Amino acid sequence: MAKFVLVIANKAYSSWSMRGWLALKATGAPFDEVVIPLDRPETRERILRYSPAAKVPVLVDGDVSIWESLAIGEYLAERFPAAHLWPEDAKARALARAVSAEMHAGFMSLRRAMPMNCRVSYPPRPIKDPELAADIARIEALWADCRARFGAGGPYLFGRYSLADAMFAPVVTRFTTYQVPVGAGTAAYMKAIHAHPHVAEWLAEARAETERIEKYEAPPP
Ligand SMILES: N[C@@H](CCC(=O)N[C@@H](CS)C(=O)NCC(=O)O)C(=O)O
Repeated sequence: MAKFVLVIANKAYSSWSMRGWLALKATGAPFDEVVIPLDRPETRERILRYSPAAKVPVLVDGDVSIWESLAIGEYLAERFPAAHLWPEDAKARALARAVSAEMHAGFMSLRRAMPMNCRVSYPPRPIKDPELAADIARIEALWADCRARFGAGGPYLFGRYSLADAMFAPVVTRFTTYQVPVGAGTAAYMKAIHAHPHVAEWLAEARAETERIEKYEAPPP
């Protein structure tokens, strides 16, 4: 089997890269990383060498390239059934896929107002935008729902760590970066995500990056 290659962007800023990377790490398979920094004149052209969609992450498995974080997760779940990337119970698995797809397609206000910079922490500010408040409330509610229904076996959304946690890990780091006020259940889940060794490894590598991109370094006004 050819070694996987995962094409990603800056660990501090690229939330989708983090999702793909966490999914691949969860398989235990060895892989090489290609890091293409965002926002450089050559960024698009470099990503296009791996994916026609010109976005990262891209998983390269021999002669096939897979882009879109969810498709990468699904591919890896099929390739590594023993890694149990999705919950084993069919109903839990369906809910895990539903919330992952909801993340993949939604929460635009959160993504706009709170861009990822997992190296920093800003002073808390009142959340005045009702759409942003609604995104945050929905995320807290869906995390609580998954935990209440399927979380008994561990500290993650479906008890055991799964792709659903990989999809939401960059939301956890955003909540930390922007010091979003959250309930006790959310805080406990966030603590578990930060303590996960793969998340901790990503965050340590993000902190070690030297590149600073101005537009990601200041919180939006
Ligand atoms: N829906 C895509 C989103 C990928 C995406 O937007 N990636 C950003 C980085 S976080 C990107 O590649 N941007 C390229 C650029 O800005 O040139 C996925 O799930 O993988």
